[in-house]
Amino acid sequence: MILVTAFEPFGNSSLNPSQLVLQALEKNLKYSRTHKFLLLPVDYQTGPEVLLKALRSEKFQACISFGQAGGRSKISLERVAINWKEKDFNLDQSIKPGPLVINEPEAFINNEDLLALKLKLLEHNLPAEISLSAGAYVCNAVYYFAMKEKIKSLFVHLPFLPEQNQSGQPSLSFQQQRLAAEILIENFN
Ligand code: PCA
Repeated sequence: MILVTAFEPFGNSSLNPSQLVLQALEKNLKYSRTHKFLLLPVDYQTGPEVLLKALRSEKFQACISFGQAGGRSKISLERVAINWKEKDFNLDQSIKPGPLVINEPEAFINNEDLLALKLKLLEHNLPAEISLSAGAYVCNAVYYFAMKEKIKSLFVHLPFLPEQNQSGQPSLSFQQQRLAAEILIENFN
């Protein structure tokens, strides 16, 4: 079984492409026996908690997580998760920059064959890149805790959707984002 996660909307956006993609995948019956789908809150505390609860509730072969990275034009396969939080989009002034967990590794580097996945996306004319920073917000935090759990994992950042109307920012259609997610969840196992 593969665990697939996405995030709720956050910041000033009322939708998150990762959530819409997750809902579409979940409706596709071809994944019902092989994949489990889970939506995570955008919160440093509860985001990782909800993920870890799921990861510890049964044995998953792999975990693949999706989130939004507004401003990016390509689907980003994230190589690195850092032990750091840096207030970002978050209106909660109580969150101060600092480590996610003390006395734990400063970063995890994902050793999976991300290049093969990138090439698969490019074969389908989908814009894709390997990214060396997942940022320092909740996506990175969730990725850090997944890798700390020593489960085969991957974090994928998706661009804005055109309908998010973020003027001057790059976007990628829902059809392309969904196709990319299908290719990734079928090939990361
Ligand atoms: N993107 C944010 C958090 C949730 C999401 O979809 C991030 O990049 O950390």
